[in-house]
Amino acid sequence: MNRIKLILTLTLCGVGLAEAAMERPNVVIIYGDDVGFGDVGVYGSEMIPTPNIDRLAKEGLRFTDGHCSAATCTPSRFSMLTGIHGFRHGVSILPPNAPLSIPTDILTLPKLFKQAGYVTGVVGKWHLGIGQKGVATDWNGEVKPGPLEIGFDRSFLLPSTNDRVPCVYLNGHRVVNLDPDDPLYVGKSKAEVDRPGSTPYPNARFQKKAMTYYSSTHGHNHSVINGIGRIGYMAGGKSALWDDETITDEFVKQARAFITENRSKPFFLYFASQCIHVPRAPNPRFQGKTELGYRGDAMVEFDWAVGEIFQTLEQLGLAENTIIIFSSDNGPVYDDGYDDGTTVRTSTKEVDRGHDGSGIYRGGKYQIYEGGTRVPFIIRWPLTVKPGVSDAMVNQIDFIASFAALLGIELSDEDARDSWNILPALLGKEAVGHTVMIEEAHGLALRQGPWKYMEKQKYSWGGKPAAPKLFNLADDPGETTNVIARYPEKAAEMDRMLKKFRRQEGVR
Ligand code: NG6
Ligand code: CA
Repeated sequence: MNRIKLILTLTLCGVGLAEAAMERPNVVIIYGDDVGFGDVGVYGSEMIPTPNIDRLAKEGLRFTDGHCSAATCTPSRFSMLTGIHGFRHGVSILPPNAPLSIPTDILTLPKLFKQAGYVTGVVGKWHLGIGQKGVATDWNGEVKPGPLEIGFDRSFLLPSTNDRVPCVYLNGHRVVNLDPDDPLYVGKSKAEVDRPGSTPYPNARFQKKAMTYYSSTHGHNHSVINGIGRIGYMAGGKSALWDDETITDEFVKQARAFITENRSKPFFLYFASQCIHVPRAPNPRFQGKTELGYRGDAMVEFDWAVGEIFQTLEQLGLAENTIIIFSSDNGPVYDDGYDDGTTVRTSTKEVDRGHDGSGIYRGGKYQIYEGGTRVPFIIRWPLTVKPGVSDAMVNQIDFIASFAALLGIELSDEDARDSWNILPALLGKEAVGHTVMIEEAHGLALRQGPWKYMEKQKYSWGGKPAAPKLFNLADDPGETTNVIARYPEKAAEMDRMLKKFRRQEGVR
């Protein structure tokens, strides 16, 4: 057993200094895709059973004000892995063949763990770009730079999202099961990718009948792969195509292998499920498990995956000293471009057959309302964290500074500039996390005490810009009443603060 003792020095609120000699905990982040606050049983979902996630919550600390940094995937993931707000790097939802969005020379969460002697791995959806800027990525050769260049020792990925090409797995630098006689090309148009000798795929715009799984209502009308329209064009790589209904099984298999191989070392695993992002294709054994169609069933599948990872840790005797974090990259969305039977979006407050994926909060994915970034946020670490519920305002962007504190690593001023050390709140030792916090959608919002100030949003429902707003979340958690006219000075003060944060290189 190659276990090094770690002196954990935790400065705890009012308690002074507590010191405990303990083995470095493993860390597993289980990250959902488009899983909303209200999609988990313990957060109030009555129509989707999630016994495994509920168990994590019952044995751990459940946050009621836990956030991803943005209301869409790429900026949230970027912030969680770098401790820097996505808007500072101009990061937004990435197209299929985008280059790596994380600079290879900055501190990242996996690099931090490596400094502390951990083995680091990522399994799942990436969507942070792969390849070098200005250079066309060769999908038939070494596909890099990617996760291995920003601190992960091992990676097994779905490179972009499941609604974007290429629909193949990437193991380290290589596409899995690629036949060299059917080279893989990814590009912006069918003409760009189609070449003699590589399998062509139907164009969803002109070959609608090719969409046999279900059709796409908008947007996802480029390549049809496995009967599903996708964003972006690809040709070739037929033998390497993933099977949509077994993606979760594959990711669970890979995660179990990573945990098992590294059982005797401290490890950090970032498990990024594609559930419950569109196109939802739950395995047949989960279909019909809810009355909510594929969206609800995909959530049941995700809960199963959580259970599998949990059980693997238990079977190996690692569950006590593993920090399991469960959260999501943005709030819920129902119909997001596919005719999968989910409710079509009609307003900012959506309910799908009686189920509200954002719980009592307003809005969801893409939106600056609380439903956009307030997500399930659970931390289980039996050795240190007492089970309970915390109302502390916490954010995934703070993982770097908080884990640095836990591991006794000093950050330089240049590192993770927007990441706060809120370790005491994350471990349930303090009731307050962030005192001011930025939320990001098509513009920014600032949270401070009961107040939430939204600056002007570039787009809102219907594509129109939205004027600044002020809400008092203590009185009005559902953001129903804009009180900016009543408290113009508070709004002006928060606007100044937000502008200052934006101008600064970081908010730490
Ligand atoms: C949108 C896609 C949506 C989803 C989203 C990214 C269309 C019409 N919609 O542009 O389906 O892919 O991008 O989702 O193309 S995220 O969770 O990765 O941010
Ligand atoms: Ca997402």
